[in-house]
Amino acid sequence: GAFTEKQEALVSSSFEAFKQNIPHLSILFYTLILEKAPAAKGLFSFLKDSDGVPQDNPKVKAHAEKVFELTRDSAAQLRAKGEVVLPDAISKHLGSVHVQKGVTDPQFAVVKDALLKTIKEAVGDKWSEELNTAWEIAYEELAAVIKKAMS
Ligand code: HEM
Ligand code: ISQ
Repeated sequence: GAFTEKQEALVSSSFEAFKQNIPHLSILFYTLILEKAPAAKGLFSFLKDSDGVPQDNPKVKAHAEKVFELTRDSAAQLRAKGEVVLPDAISKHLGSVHVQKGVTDPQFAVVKDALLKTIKEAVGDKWSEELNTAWEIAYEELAAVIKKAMS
């Protein structure tokens, strides 16, 4: 896939904007996921026993950050070698975690929409279609690797 230097730069710089405000943006991310996929609440060990999304749980923030970080890394890989490759152990681990939780294909689209909206909030008036498309491609390529490991 042709992923340009510009696209990678857009993803990297907006990931930095995300990191500036993890407490707010990670809660937004979960909230958007749960709005569209309420059943997902019972899947997250750190959410299932609380009302809404716990605001001050470090696990909640760390897990959300990981998803954005993996997507940012995928953008870098797409630029460098045209494909996303996860180390074998990581891909097997992510495949088995998501199978075990019973994650479905439509839920991948829900997480994508939530991720794109969260990035939009993170960058404010620096948002553009080009930025959005770059995140979308990186996420889709990463999701494809995880889905393959799930199958
Ligand atoms: C766990 C990433 C899609 C639900 C995880 C973990 C990562 C991750 C890094 C932590 C694994 C560990 O514990 O070591 C991703 C990425 C995705 C994706 C990069 C898409 C590209 C999804 C989707 C769902 C989902 C679509 C559906 C709602 C979960 C759940 C867990 C999990 C329930 C277990 C959380 C817990 O520890 O209780 N994911 N995920 N993931 N993911 Fe995803
Ligand atoms: C893991 N997988 C998918 C989405 C997530 C959102 C928040 C925290 C962890 C996640």
